[in-house]
Amino acid sequence: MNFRVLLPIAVLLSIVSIQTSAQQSRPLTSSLYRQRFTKTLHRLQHHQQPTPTTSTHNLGVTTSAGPSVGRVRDYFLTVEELDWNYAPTKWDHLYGKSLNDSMAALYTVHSLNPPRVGAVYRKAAYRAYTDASFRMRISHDSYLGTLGPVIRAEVGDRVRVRFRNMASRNYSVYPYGVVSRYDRSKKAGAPITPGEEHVYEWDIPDRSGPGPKDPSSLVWAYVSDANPTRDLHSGLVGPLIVYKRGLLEPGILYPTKQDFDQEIVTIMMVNDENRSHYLTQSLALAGLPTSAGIDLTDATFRESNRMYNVNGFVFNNMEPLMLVQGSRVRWYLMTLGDEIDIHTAHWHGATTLIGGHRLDTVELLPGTFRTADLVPDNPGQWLFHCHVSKHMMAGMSVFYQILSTNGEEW
Ligand SMILES: [Cu+2]
Repeated sequence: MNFRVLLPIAVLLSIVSIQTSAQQSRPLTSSLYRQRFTKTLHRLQHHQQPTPTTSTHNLGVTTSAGPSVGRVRDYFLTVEELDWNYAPTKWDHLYGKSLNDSMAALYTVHSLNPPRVGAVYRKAAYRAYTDASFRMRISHDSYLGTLGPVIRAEVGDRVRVRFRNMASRNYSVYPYGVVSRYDRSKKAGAPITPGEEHVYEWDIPDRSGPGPKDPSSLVWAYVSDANPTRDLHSGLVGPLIVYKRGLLEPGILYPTKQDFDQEIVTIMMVNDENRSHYLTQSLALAGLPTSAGIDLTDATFRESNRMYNVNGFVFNNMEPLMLVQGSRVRWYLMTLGDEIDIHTAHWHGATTLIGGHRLDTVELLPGTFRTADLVPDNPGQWLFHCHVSKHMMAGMSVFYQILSTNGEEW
């Protein structure tokens, strides 16, 4: 056979093979999905029994998502804009120096030339109120700082968050780890416009609660999903703690302390104020209007706007966290962010148990949440800081204080 015959056959074959592969790789339509997964669906629908519920508080309500519903826990959340000071004591307690005389100067000392915002930035934060009138704000634990209020629920519960956007931009509340109930009016995390309210409902099935090797509670996060990265750097993140069944009293939003005496929540993060919605407002606050020709791309200027913080505090400007010698402390650790948000949370003066392992340094990657248990035994004032050298030098550090129970001086 010569080429004149072979060539047209080869071309014909290649067209057939292109058509076949195009057919194979065409996007799956819903009918194709249905064909492919009919067997699996059939097995799930007809052969696998639903997981029996063991809730002691089961109200008998079953949702389309599967989990049985225990209590409905109501929260009234807002987003509010505030001028946040990362270093309110105006002192570098880490190095025991004035802010001007330490590494802190770049990040916390205001200056017109070169342009430096200093320690105060316009931010947004979640806050909680007592009811749907949104008139009485629930006191925000000062150590939580920019972190949102703690939302607590037990496995089997439903969390109902009535959200009022008191800020000037679109925001939302979107949870990790739990099941957002389908809402015909808004997809989960969809933006809520300023002044508008929305009610979110989240179910807490077994798979949102502690696993076999977890302690009796664990932490997730809620964030704003309107513009995820910029909302986060603007300050919007809060803790969502899920307990095993039976730890939360009816009507009380605090645990009954069966296996711990105190809870602490910290988030280590590099808040990049360059990526906040409010950079322009922060500059204006600092008397640095963008019309003044500030070079927003200058590397040192940009670094000065990165705040290496714990709960919104730098250089040990958080009031010391108070722990009692011999008590059982549950410490929830969070981080979110970017490649720079690789943190190693480290306690001086104590060790922790995490998943049965003894550690005094815990690795945190963006979007990871860990629960550590510790029994402080060594009275005194200790550092809790990120062990990444750069982060520690730039102020990602707080004090905690272990109070002696036998009157010893320390
Ligand atoms: Cu770090």
